[in-house]
Amino acid sequence: MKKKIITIIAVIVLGMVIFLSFPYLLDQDPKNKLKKIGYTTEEQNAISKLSKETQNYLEHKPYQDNLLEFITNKDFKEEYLEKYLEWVIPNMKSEDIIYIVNNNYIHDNYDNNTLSLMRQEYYIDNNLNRYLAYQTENQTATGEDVIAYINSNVDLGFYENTESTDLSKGILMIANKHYTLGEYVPENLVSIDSNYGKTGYLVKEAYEALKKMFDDANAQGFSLKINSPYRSYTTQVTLYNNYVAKDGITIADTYSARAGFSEHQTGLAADITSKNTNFDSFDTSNEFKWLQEHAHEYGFILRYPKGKDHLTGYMYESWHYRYIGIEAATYIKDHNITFEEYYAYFVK
Ligand code: DAL
Ligand code: ZN
Repeated sequence: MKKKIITIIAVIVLGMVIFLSFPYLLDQDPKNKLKKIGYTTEEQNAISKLSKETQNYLEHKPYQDNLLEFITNKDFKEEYLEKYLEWVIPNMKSEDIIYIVNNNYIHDNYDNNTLSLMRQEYYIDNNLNRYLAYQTENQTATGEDVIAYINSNVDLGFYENTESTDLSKGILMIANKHYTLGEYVPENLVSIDSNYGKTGYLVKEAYEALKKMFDDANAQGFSLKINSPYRSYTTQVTLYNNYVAKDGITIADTYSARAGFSEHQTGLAADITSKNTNFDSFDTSNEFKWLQEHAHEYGFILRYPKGKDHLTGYMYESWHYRYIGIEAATYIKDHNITFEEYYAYFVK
């Protein structure tokens, strides 16, 4: 009898405990918490797929009316959710917030123009103020033009604000009217066999690639030959001064580099023509056509293409080829950009 009473009391007590703790247990249920905050079933389901940590974070925040837009965006990254939600720019679309946060393009002010620059393929965030300054001066320039121009440092002026080039970039080192080589001499120059044209020197890796290219082309009946390979600082001094004496500085600067700024001094560039053509007629030769199609397969690019002189600083030169390796050369050919643009975005 006594046992029975104790059991009944125990059952009643247990029942009371469960009954009293029911609201508490309910409250621990994340879905219930989220519901209380104001999230719809659809939103609750989306949230339940996120990590426990994120769920906990959302359970302690007021209702976020654009949350579902963020979570369902194809570029949504859960680790940035806090930034998407807390970094609020009035009237900005969630897709733009995601794009900016994912790329870390964080600034104080945004307008549609800034956003459209940021969406350009080769946009570099450090250059934003220069893009905007250039646009103010050149109202008709397209976004693409602005990016190409500034990434090529043309706003800094040719031969003004120059800086030493980064030699550690190896075969991707750049030499142009902004980046100087000083009196640099490449370490691994090798002597060119006279079968390949004018004798002289090239950096070994570039020479090996060039030989392969010439061998393949010439085996198919073409006749590529080297016209001018490596040139030292002092050779370029003489060459440039002669051109200035002949044509004056302004014209000489359109086709000849000043000493310290010539790509020939890297040992990675060569002027190439064919047996039957000189510089001026090379453009119309079959050899030129072959190079147009195949140079990138050997790691070479046409360095000063037609219509890009405002970026490269030099008039079109059908004969000047630069070795940068197959990957970079293929990219540049496929995307029709200059080495200046490639360097700013991928190398620097
Ligand atoms: N002709 C090219 C630009 C040079 O002088 O290096
Ligand atoms: Zn050249």
